[in-house]
Amino acid sequence: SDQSNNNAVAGANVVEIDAVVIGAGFGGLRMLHELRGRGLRAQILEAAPDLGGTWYWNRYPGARTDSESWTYAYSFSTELQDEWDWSERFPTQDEVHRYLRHVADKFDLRKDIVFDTRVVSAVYEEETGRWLVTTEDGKRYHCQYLVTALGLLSLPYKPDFDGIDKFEGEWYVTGRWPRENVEFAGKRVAVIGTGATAVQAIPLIAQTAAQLTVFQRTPNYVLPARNYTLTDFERESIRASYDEIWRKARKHPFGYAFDRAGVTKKDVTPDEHRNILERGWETGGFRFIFETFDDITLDQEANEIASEFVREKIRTIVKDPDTADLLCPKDYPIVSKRPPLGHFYYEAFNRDNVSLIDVSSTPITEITAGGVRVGDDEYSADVIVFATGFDAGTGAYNHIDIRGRGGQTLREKWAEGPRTHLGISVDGFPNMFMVSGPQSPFGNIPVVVEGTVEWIGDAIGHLRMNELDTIEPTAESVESWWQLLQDYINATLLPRGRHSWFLGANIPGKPRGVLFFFGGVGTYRKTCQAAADGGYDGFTIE
Ligand code: N01
Repeated sequence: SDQSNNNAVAGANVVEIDAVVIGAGFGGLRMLHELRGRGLRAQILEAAPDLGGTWYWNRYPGARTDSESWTYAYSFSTELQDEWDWSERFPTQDEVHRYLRHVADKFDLRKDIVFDTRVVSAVYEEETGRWLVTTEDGKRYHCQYLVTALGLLSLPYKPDFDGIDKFEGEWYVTGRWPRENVEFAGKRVAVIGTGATAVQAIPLIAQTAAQLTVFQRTPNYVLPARNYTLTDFERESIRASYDEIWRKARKHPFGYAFDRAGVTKKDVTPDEHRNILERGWETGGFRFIFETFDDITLDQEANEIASEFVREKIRTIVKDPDTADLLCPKDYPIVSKRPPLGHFYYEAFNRDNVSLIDVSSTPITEITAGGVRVGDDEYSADVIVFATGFDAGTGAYNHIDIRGRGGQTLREKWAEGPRTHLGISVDGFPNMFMVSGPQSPFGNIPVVVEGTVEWIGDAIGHLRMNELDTIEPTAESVESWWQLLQDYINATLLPRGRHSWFLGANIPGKPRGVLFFFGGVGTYRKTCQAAADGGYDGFTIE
């Protein structure tokens, strides 16, 4: 009956268009450009008042990429690449946001983006073979292709602590940070969480706050970012090497332009092993993982040596032995939880105005009028910062009422966890394509999304050239993709992480299971290409 209701309203004030893209972040912007280039009439619907996605919302203190700037960009336009200057190894939120705004201006994307427009439902109509997309303010779009570029870490998660309504101070969620300046000077600040977001924010908040109390449930292995300003000379050599950079990034397991280490634990003596890790630590960033030993994510012993190396660094940097001990992860291997990059993170705990509270055994009991209570102890705060993560992968999808064939909802379909083919499409949801959707690779996102966008563009091109209407994966291919995901992750140490968001384990009640493809960006690209080359093997095309 929902379907007929929607049909009844269709007709009046409905925008007829070839494609609707939901979301104006890295994925959506690139998708709009791709569709236009193929002659389609497409529009982006974006909930925010501006473009940028992640880089619009996450403007908390210290927000910047953990990917090197020269790979955190699009590769489709040489001109764009040649004219853009990155200022640092790890650019700030503001700089990435400026980059995306520049891209939008350069390719004249804004005219097809509708801002302040939240999609509430997308319903597939079997009779017309079109999607009816409805927004919160009642706008309706009728389209042949629906592209969801909702982001993989876009729906913030804030634990449902008792008492938040009684709190008399200010509170903020990092993933919904206000555009206005938030002042910490002279205030007592509580930060809840110690993931990648908190790790970036803590050292900066510590600089101005009168007092900073950090509530940690699970310590992380924080790697030094070793950010630096790029010189003109470095920028020139980056420009000259873009072909090589993209070649490397597209085949790297996580989409980074890194070299393979070429050694594993068994190839070196303990002294050599230590020196290689020291070099990696000095180089900083994820190079510590990927350019030191090729078996850190695979071999228990190699992993434990790297894990213990980081613990030693923590004990060396942090003066107070009890604080150092609390900051050391002990019961899970490095990389099985996504390691944050720190900008003097551990050093922040040497400041007199910073204290660390362990909430692993006694959880946060409630928020009070004056602060945070843990068991019998109350910690005063004027400001609370929730750096408590995201409902990753499926969260943003569950917020839209997406209905496929027979009125089946995506929420029902995914009740036990997401089911897709290639992380791009779902059986029963014809002509719906996901960019950075659940079960697509986790890694350096711009590299991942460009591959996906081009694949979707080719698939739509194939349909149009052959005068076909719909593409939809078979139930069997969706089942085998799920199995493949299990096989890949189970071949690594990744399933051992604690409360890992990529396993759905950070959200109470969320189905547990791997949410992303960990078979490597290179493998993923090859698999997608093979499906296309085989005439869209694994799909039904009509
Ligand atoms: O979120 P998180 P995030 N009581 O889920 C804690 C990407 N990212 O926003 O670990 C107390 O990692 C929770 O504790 P625990 C990146 O991929 C990228 O920091 O679940 N604490 C954890 O410490 C990253 O991995 C960049 O035990 C509670 C924290 O909140 C991903 O986004 C920057 C709690 C949440 O950490 C997510 O990072 C930032 C509770 N009830 C993010 N509930 C860059 O690339 C949760 N926590 C730069």
